[in-house]
Amino acid sequence: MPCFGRTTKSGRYTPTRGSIDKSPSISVTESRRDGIPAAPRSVSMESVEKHAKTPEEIETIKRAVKENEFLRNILNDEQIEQVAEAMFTQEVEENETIVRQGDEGNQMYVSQTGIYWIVINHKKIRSFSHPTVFGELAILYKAKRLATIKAITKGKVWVIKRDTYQKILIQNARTQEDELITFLKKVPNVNKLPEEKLQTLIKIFKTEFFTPDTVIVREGEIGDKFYIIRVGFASVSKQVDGKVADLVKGDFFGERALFEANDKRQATVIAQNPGAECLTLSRTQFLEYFDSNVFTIPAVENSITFSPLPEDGDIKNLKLDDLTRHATLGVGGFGRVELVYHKENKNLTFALKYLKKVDVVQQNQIPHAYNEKDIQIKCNSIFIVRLYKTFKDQKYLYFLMEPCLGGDLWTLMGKQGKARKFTEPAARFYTACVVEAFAYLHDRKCVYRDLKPENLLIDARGYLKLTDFGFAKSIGTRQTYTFAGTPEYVAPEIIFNRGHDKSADYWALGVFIFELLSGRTPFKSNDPSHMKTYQLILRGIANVNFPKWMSNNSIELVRKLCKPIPTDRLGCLKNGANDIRKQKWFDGFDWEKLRERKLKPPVVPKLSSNLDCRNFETYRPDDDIPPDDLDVWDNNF
Ligand code: ISQ
Repeated sequence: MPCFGRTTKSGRYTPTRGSIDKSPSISVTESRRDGIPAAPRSVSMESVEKHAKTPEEIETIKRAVKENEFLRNILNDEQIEQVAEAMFTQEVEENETIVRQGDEGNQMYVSQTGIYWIVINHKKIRSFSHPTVFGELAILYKAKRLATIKAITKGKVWVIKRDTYQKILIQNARTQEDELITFLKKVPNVNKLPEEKLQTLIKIFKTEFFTPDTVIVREGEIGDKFYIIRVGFASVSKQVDGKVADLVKGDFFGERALFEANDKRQATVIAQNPGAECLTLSRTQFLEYFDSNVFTIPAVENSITFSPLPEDGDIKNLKLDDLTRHATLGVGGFGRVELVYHKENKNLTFALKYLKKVDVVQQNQIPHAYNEKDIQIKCNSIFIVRLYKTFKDQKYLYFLMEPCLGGDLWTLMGKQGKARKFTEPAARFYTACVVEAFAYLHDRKCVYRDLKPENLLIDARGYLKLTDFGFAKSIGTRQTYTFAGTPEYVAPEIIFNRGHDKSADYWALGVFIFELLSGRTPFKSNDPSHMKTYQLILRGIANVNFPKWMSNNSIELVRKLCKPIPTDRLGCLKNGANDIRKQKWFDGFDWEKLRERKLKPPVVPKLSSNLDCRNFETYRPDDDIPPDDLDVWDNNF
């Protein structure tokens, strides 16, 4: 039955604007944005191999990395040192092409000796001989090289593979997390908190350095902060007893400040030579994430779970052969989405998405296909496209979904005139639908990771629903590390490779609100490598000019969502999504009515029947039949 088309550059289903016959009713000036189909990976804790170098060679690499605008923003000195140690050498011959424009790269280079050409579209752009980093985008994810680098003379380059780079960063982050958890497990009462709470706690510590002889806390004074020594030394003394203890790495003091307000310090703590680097947490910060009774009330694990799988009789027994294709709703990376109906009941319609198995395998997307199925099928929220059932055969994976015939939000933006922006009430309504979808997912410990108007569908009533769960992930209490998302929407911690969680979704929500109200995203650049976009993201929302028509309340909300430190973001504190619902921008907005679907949506799509596809572009039939994939990887699909 399927009738398939070309495979686009994207590795997943995202409607793209490739081989489509444009419907005259839809004017589109912008292109839909692809997500980055990074390969999911498990991190081995084996240590990273170091390659011998002279001190001068290490210095050359470090200098080149620090001169690179992108890398110097994402790596600290320790990480640069580790990257330098892990690089291995490669001799290059005169005229040798080291990276070729258009190829997919998985290595970054630093030139040590030799002269090189940068060639773009067969044109020599410039040469360099000074030790220089090139191919750095490849350390984030598999991306097409945007230039060719060719050796003019014999030379030597240093190389690091993406896997090695990511292993260094992930291992660093994990080691730090584990160290902090070990510290916390020594603190009375704190050590009784469940793992989930400890994981939150370690994310909210700040680092403070105290020079030798600084009084960190003074006996008798009211204290508000808890301290753990990370590096260095401190001494403890009491007025009556004199010095009573020396504190070293892992020791802690002032923990009572977390348990009780206005706690009087029992002793004086003074930093000793060469100083003390402490992890600190104030009671005020602590109470933003935890209730004051967290230590006294027995921990109740978040008991919200997914509902049982759909058991609707009609659907349970439904087979692929029962379905008849009506029209294509979207075309993407591995396949397409078709509107289908039951051959015996034309009123029973579905959106059926097909993924080509060979492409899923070739692009290392098997875990993503499973995530998509396993998460979306469990979701039962009116703000998430319902996935009823999946099928497979020798060529395709199939996802049988509820149809949303109002088109997607990206297309609707295109219908708002040249500015592509919504009024405040419309933007508020659409944002509220996303807040509800996120709250549902986050309560169930899932992150979505690819918010953008392209992934939001409008149902027949005009309400929004989240779709495309290819990047969604169930993350439990720990963070996840794979690069995931669409460049303009990714949070800084994803670029840093420091691990991310639901806070990355709330960053994206800030970007989304900005886009709905202004017609463009805040960190957009036209650089095809997205490097410039990443740099703008790292520079932060503080450097973004908001359009003059955006209200103060909407700007305030975007700023609170796009905070550089993930745990500071609205939505990530103890009240979760409620903090967003209570923002001034939502004053007077009736959330209850939204959930009951009693609120009037900004636009009710025109539809004459449940087979009306006017809100979708027209797609050419596709006759490219992929080969069979008889492997067993989809046994559990
Ligand atoms: C319409 N309805 C449900 C899901 C869809 C996914 C992609 C494109 C259109 C859709």
